[in-house]
Amino acid sequence: MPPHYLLTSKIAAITGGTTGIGRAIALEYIRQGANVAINHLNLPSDAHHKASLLAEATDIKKKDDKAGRLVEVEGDVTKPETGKNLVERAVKEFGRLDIFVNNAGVCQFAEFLDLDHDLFSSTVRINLDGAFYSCQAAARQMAAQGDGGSIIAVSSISALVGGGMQTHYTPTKAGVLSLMQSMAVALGKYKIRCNALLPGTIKTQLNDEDLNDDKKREYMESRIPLGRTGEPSDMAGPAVFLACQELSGYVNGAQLLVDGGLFVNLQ
Ligand code: RM4
Repeated sequence: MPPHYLLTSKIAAITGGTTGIGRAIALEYIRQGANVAINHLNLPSDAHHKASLLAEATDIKKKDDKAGRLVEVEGDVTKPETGKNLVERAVKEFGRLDIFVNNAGVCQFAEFLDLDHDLFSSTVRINLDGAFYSCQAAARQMAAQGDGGSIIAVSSISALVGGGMQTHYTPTKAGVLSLMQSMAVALGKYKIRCNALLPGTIKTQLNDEDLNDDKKREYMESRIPLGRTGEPSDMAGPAVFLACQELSGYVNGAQLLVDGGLFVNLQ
């Protein structure tokens, strides 16, 4: 997307920002002029993703001085202090917080009858507990600043429909959507807008194994009216829209499906 500098001078923080949807949003935000602090778990397997993200962000900034900068901070979102540390890093580096994107999440596909306690518990702690703690830390900062802000949570089409191999996952995404709805009510008096993005089948690490199954991928593609599964970059524009006060200043408590038409196609 060509930069229109829709987020110039804004400061954003994003959880799970080194891969997938979080990465795509972080890079688009800096293209649009925002300065961005991203959180990541600093997994050894993730080191090259972090390095390539920082390199790509530096290249964007080198080619366009109106672009923003990106900094990173590690942390496990299941720990309440991680969200607070991410917000503090953004404020220390860039001076304030205007936009917060709760993106960190996991989905390990599993048969319901075989699903063990650890997988269920870790999915809830990362996807739902992590969202609560991180968004609460962001809201506290925005409320203290006194001039509003935008909080965006990456929920899922799975907040609205079931998934046979996702019985541990879909409730967390429904919970994230509900969290945005209640935060929208609680934080309106601070002029903080809270909205949910609901990705459909976007090709990320969460489902690369699932979509490597040709039959599953062809089935999903056949059900999507636009005829293709999504790319993480398909989430960037909607995330810019919800972040940009001039474009979505009266959008609060909303859910924005980004699914190529999958949800409405019951054929
Ligand atoms: C989404 C949806 C997609 C799946 C991802 C991991 O909620 O179910 O089909 O690929 O989760």
